[in-house]
Formats: sequence, structure tokens, C-alpha cells
Amino acid sequence: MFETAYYEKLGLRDILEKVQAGRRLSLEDGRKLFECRDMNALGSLAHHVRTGLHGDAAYFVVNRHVNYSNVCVNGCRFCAFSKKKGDPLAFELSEAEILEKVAAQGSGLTEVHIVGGCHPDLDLSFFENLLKKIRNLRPDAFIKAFTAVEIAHFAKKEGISTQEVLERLKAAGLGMLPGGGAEVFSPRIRKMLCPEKLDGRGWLDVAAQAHRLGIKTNATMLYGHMETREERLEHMVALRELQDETGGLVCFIPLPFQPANTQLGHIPPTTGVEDLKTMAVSRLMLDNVAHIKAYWVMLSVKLAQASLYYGADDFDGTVVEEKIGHMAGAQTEQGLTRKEILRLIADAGFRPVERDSLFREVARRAEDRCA
Ligand code: V47
Ligand code: SF4
Repeated sequence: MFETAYYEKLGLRDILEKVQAGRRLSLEDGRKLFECRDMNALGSLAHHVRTGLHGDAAYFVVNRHVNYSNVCVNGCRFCAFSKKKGDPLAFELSEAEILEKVAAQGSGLTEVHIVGGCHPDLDLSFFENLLKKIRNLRPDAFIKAFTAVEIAHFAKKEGISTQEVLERLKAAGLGMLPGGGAEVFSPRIRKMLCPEKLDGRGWLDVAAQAHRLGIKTNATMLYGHMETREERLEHMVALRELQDETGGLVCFIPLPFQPANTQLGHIPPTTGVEDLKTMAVSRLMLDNVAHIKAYWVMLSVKLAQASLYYGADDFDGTVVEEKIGHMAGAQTEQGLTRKEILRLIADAGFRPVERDSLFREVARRAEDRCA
């Protein structure tokens, strides 16, 4: 139960009324929420929405990340993962090495998450063959692969349309696109931090095209670098508009910037309060996106757990091997076991629900429950 007088005192009464009535918040409402210093009041609003959608469920997935290569033609200033060809830290996995990683996971793997840099030489046929082989090797695992940025890169490299790239990859086994590469759509920020990369409009267009082809996507937001809170809100509103149009967004993932080993190493990491605020505002602004992910790799496990009270309903997954955050200084584990995730969610007071990439509940036989 909300105390209206309390929200009145905070200047948030109209927002409380909108949230209670399930009405859409404006950009100005988002500004006020970011300015609110009362974390309990803000968290309660987000928790109300989250609980209305998902009750006491908190989702997780048994997944594995695979980065096929960190060689990238772009040089985003916030990225510590990408390297140029010939750099001692550059890597490129062969098809056999990728398949070995996918095969090494015990039974019960539900999702394979595959991304890499925009590689100058790898052909689309390499990825088509790879997806086909993964599908044969692990018919039970859903393939979530290639950001909208990689899709646009493949199209440019092959001299074909992004539509054709998506169609060919879908035929080879692609299930959905992960949410990376969205960063913040603001042209001001992209010009400063990632001028070579697909622009914000381009990201939204590829996502919309994927949705129209029946390929769902996630969407991320990289925050805590040089963007303003206003630019974060504009990013959320752009995604909300996309979702109104296509309905193809599955999950939104706010990613706190990890500064180490990047060209922005002087920027201090985000604080816990800013992370929780951003989580809560995301939940409240993105009224048409069902799921908000607390990606423990970047947030820390403890803050991801707390995020479940600030609008998040998803804990992501077991991950197994993570490079993008860790090369930028993330101090978290490489992976969590299913058992650890169950404990973290239950200890936070939620009901753990194992899901697949599309958030369909996974029912496990006891013998298929990997550690
Ligand atoms: O696209 C790059 C971001 C993304 C840094 O869809 C950084 O389920 C923080 O998209 N600090 C990759 N972030 C991760 C990603 C993701 C992760 C988990 C689940 C899903 C999903 C998607 O990481 C990149 C970029 O936006 N990134 N550098 C950095 N220094
Ligand atoms: Fe390349 Fe992605 Fe890193 Fe940008 S964020 S440099 S596109 S790997």
C-alpha cells in the first residue's frame, strides 16, 4: 500500500497515480524519478510494477557465453574487449574450438549466447555453418547470437541487405538477437565514443527488421560514462516506441560502464545507488517491455540481488565464461552455478523460475539439473 501523502511530499503524487493506474510515464516523469533521493519510495514504485507483472518470480537461464573473436574494425572508447588484428591480446576461435566449448557444457544447457567484435575477415558462411553445427550438436539449446551491430557489419562486408543476413542466419538456426550494441542512442554520445559503429537509428532499424522476421531481440543501455540522465531517458523512450510498433523486445538490460583498460579509464565506476535508480527508472519507463534484467556480471552479484527489489525480474544466467566486462575490470565471477543462482534468488525472497531465452518456463527432470 502506498501512502499518497508521502509521495505528495516528495513531489511524486502524479507519478504514483499514473503507476497505480498503469498509465504511461513521460520523459519529465523520468527526470523527476532520477532526481528523487528517496530510494525506498522509488524502489516501491518499480517493485509495484514488477510484482504486478511477475509476482514473486525471479527468472534465470542455464546459459553459456561464447565470444568467437575480439578482433573488431571499430574502436569504441568504452570497450576493453576489442583488439586489432596482430595485437597480443587479440583472439579468434576456430569453429572446432567454439563447438568444443558448446559441447563441454553438461546436459541442461538452454541457451548459447554468441557474440564477437566486427571481424574484418570472417564470412557470413562461417557463421551459417557454425549455427547449423551448434543446432545439430545441441538441439535443445536456443541460439541467441549477434548484436544488431554485428548483423549490420555482416551485411556491409557481404554487400547484401541486413534483411538477407537475418533471413540466412535464421534459416541456419539463429533464435534471437542479444541486446548489445545499443549503448545510448544519443548521436552526441555516439559521435564521441563510437563514431564508427552502427548509429542509434541503424540499431533500431535492424531490431525492427528482425522483429518483423519473427526474430525477437533484447536491448541494452550502456550508462555511467559521458551520457546525461536525459540521454538515458531518451534511449528508453526510443525503445518504448520501437516496442509499440513491433512488440519484439523481450528484455531490457541496463549495463553499468566498467572503465578499466578502456580509453575512459579516468571515469569513476557507477555507484550502487545510481545503478538501482537506473534499474527502477527503466522498469517504470519501459511499461511495454515485460522483462528487466539485472546482469550480475556487470552489476555485481550482490547488487543484482538487490535489483530484484528495484524493478528487475531476471537474473540472467550461469554465463560460464565472460570477457567483455572482465576485460574492462569487472570483479565478478566468470560464471555462477545453477545452484548458486537458486540460492541467491531464494535468499532475496523470490521464487526462482528457470526460463529459456524467450522466458518460457523450463521444467527439469532431476537428472537434467546441472549443478
Ligand atoms: O554491446 C562494452 C557493452 C555489451 C563495456 O541480450 C560494456 O541477454 C560495460 O550486450 N562496460 C555486451 N559494458 C553485453 C550484452 C549482453 C550481456 C548479457 C546479456 C545480454 C542479453 C546482452 O556490453 C556490448 C556493450 O554495450 N560493453 N564495453 C564496458 N566497458
Ligand atoms: Fe567492437 Fe563492440 Fe567493442 Fe565497439 S563495443 S569496439 S563494436 S567489440
